[in-house]
Amino acid sequence: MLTTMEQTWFWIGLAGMALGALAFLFMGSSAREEHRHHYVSSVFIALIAGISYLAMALGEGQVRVPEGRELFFARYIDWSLTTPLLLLGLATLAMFSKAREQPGFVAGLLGTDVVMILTGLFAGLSGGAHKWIWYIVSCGAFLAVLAMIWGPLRAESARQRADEHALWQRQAGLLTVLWLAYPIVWILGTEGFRLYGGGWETLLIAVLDVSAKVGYGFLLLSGLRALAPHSAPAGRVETAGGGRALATEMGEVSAAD
Ligand code: RET
Repeated sequence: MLTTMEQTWFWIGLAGMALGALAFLFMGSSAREEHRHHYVSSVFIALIAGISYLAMALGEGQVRVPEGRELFFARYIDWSLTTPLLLLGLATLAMFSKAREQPGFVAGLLGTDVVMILTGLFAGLSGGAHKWIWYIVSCGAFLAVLAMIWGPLRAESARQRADEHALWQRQAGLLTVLWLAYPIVWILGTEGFRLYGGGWETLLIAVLDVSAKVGYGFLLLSGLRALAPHSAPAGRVETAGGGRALATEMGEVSAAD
């Protein structure tokens, strides 16, 4: 059975995600083509989390584990889909100029992230020593994700235009701070040391989830809107000297005659 506080925060979480999805849809109607995938992702990130919150508000998406506590497994289904989408967005934000040149790296980043969530789910499902083994493995994967972000991905982003890199750094910083809170809230709460109960845990995770999806998404999309266009429109354009040039889809302009 859900407590009133848990149920209230599940409904608040659902409302936050629904409003976020609607706002992103609305903003997407006036998005530049080169940014459209960020809008599509942001809508689905909020939508998937909204589904998980609706299920939990209805008393579904939970299971009693051998330790005797309830585990909201719906969260892990949400996170296993939405955290890779968030990272995919951060990766493409670092690669404006070379979007298709690092697929192996991006696959590795997303794969490591899925390992983090999956092993986190096993930590939540198990008890005793097993729980801590899974928790440590999950934290190891999390550290690897952070190392990939602040190592190779940051280096890639630094090769972009200064305003693009500045936006990447702001988003990567925000993502890191918000994501670091998850394993801390987890270990102090009902799955770990039980410093607070299910109600407070639900509140904390709802605030984190809405911030990491809707707040983060809103800052990303408004940051993208403020950027100068990266690519010139495809087709023939006039050059300053009056000669014709060919603007390719990638934005490079080459002399046509
Ligand atoms: C768990 C517990 C095991 C150890 C670690 C965890 C990390 C979870 C993270 C979740 C991020 C979720 C987001 C959701 C919505 O936007 C599974 C809590 C390391 C980082 C960003």
